[in-house]
Amino acid sequence: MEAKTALIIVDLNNDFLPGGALGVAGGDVILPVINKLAGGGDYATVVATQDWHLGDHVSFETWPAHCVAGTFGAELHADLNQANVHAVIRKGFDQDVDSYSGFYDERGATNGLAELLKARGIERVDIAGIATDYCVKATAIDAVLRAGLKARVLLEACRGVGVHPGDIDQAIEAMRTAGVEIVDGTL
Ligand code: VGL
Ligand code: ZN
Repeated sequence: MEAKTALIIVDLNNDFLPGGALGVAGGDVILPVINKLAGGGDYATVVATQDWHLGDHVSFETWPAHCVAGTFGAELHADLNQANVHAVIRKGFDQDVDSYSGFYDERGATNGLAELLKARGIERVDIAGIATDYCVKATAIDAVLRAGLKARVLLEACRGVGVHPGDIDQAIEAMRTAGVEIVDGTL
């Protein structure tokens, strides 16, 4: 890869995998794909985000309680190989403000991810994880529009929620419109 590229692994918390509070179908299928990406030596930096909400978080007005700080559901899945993960960025930490994006919360406060990537000279990010139509989408759009990075979303290594039919396709279109490259093929 020419540009210095990072892999961002989004929200592989137990609660987003099958059996979890907000389990996403096929979430388990992407784990080995992501491990291969993270361990393949292609990335200058690998980071992971972790949804992390204190009790009574504002997000629980929209979603069932999930990723409650300190619980098993909030932990990243044990099958995610973290050997090459430089940092885990927690998001949604502040009680009264959610953060779908790994980069900035809904009030625009940084989660520290952009600064870390900048310090390491990263110009481009590949994004994988859960959920395509929420946190992957928000992270990818922020990468381009606010963090000034080039971004690709690796669809084979992502899974979406799809609360309404068409949500995932709409999310893909919104990412494309923002300038995110969508990689839709076998990795
Ligand atoms: C997410 C809903 C609530 C996600 C996080 O990771 O996509 N979705 N919190
Ligand atoms: Zn959440």
